[in-house]
Amino acid sequence: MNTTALPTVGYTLNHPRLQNWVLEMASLCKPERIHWCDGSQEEADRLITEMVSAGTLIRLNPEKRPNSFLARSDSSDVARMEDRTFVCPKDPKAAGPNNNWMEPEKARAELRPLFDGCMKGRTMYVVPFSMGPIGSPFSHIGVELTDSPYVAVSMRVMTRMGKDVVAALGTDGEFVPCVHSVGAPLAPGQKDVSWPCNETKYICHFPESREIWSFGSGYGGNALLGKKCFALRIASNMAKDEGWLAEHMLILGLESPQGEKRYVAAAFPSACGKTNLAMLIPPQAFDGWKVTTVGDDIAWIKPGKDGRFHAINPEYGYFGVAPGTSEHTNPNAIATLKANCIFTNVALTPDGDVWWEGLTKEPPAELIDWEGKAWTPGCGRKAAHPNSRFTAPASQCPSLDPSWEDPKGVPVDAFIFGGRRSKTVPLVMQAFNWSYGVYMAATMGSETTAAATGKVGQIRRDPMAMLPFCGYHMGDYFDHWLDMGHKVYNPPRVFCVNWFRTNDKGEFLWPGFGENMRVLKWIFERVSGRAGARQIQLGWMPGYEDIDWTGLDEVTEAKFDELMDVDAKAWKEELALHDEFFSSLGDKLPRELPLQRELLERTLDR
Ligand code: OXD
Ligand code: MN
Repeated sequence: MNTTALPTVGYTLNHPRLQNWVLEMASLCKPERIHWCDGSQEEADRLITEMVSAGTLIRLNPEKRPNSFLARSDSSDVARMEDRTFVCPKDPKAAGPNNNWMEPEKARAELRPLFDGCMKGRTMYVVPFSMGPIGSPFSHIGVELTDSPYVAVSMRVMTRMGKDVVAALGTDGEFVPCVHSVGAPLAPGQKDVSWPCNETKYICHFPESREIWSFGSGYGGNALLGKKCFALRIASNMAKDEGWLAEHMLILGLESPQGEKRYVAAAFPSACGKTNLAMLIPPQAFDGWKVTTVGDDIAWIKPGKDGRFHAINPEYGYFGVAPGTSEHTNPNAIATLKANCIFTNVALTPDGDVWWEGLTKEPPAELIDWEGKAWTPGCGRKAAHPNSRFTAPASQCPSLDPSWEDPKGVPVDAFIFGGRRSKTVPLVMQAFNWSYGVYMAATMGSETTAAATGKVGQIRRDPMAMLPFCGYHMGDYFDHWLDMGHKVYNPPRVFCVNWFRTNDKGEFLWPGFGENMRVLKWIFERVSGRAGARQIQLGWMPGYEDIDWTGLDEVTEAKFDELMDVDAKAWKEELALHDEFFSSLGDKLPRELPLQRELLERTLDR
């Protein structure tokens, strides 16, 4: 091994703590060599060429999809693994029932032997990355050590990565150390496989020392450690301690034909169309209205000097679910994917392009599926894995907001919370005030799909869409949210939406996609103090006449009434489910929340 372990050409490293840590980790993991990523195009091209030769990446047809690649993971390594994800503060009560807790010394004792020699025969890539624009007061830096070149090049798409980040650290800047290994050392002469990984998997977070250790998986949120691990689980801890919010939210801009601009941040559980909403194109009848994209998955939100919350998207790219993305559901995403992308576990067409379920109405006559097998329509298998992904640079998104890299963030006027609910929850409502808004967000739920659990229609509580991502006790998290409402003079108004309500035949009542603009416009007008609303038991709700229906006949007044119906009996049952969830949080549940619940129950009787 090259024990000097210093970066090569054009790199200024003058940060002894970083250098010593890299050396210490190298002596544990024992890689064949160390490469400090500079983040350049040449470097990415070289790593990609090596991965193409090794069979890890397939180069797509450059005429159809320039500079884009397909990766096929091991068929056992296809998703985030919640049951192997651990949060390891000293006190189990700090992790809460929402996390798998492991005592930190026990976790270290289990990790050490796994990491000892785990990179033998491989390169250790040092990946310095900034979550947020380099130098912004919102941003935080991490350094990921990984033995996966796929992770190194994906991190270059998903974060600001390379030597500028090390320069920003100066001689003593803070960074979150992130260690990642696929856990597949190579013996001398041993032939590599195209997607190395290990059956044993650990994704461990140490909130007190702000460290991340991930072993055994090369996939997505398990391996691209800037995203869920850092920007949500570790950052939620930083945010609690420092007085800000790290949230699982998209951020979008809404601009009226008169040039008035508002920003909203919206939380939805996975698979509720977050990327589609973030890149929405308004219907034709909304001529002059613009929706712009700041981020599609994560928001870091801090109180500003102007008494409002400001938000940044800490990411630099999109790691989106491919199936269901089409010219109809999300034309901006399709345009974003035209070049410079890495696709993982989608299908390959005979002419060297990609395909997934929902991309076109008719599937191609033949494909190579995500596992590399020949595929024809009607063969009974999915061509793309349901969790197949694209990794795309944000800069390619046609709806990108001009302020998306503003180091001061964008001011947030509204928070939207949504889930997938076939019954009970109306299309849209506005909370009466901040504490009630926190209650609504804290009791958010989503119906499970057959693919995830085998049981359709069960409701999983997913407060603020953060259940898998909050790096500490959910009760403390609610308390922090309640507190944060008092850290600004003018907190964002809070809304709940549900695009997924169905009629008795199980058909969706709401057309969704671009038509969601009608609800966004109502929200825009509400925060501007203009739109009408009715006060009902649950909150403020639009009447039929309060929504702009120009160009849409499909939603009649009767259908709208069905979409907005509040059934007191169903809501009483819903409240019982809230109780069940709240009781799981024990004495950490802030008192305001049961009080809000009580108030709601009494109101439902009126
Ligand atoms: C994601 C998720 O991958 O929320 O963004 O699961
Ligand atoms: Mn997400």
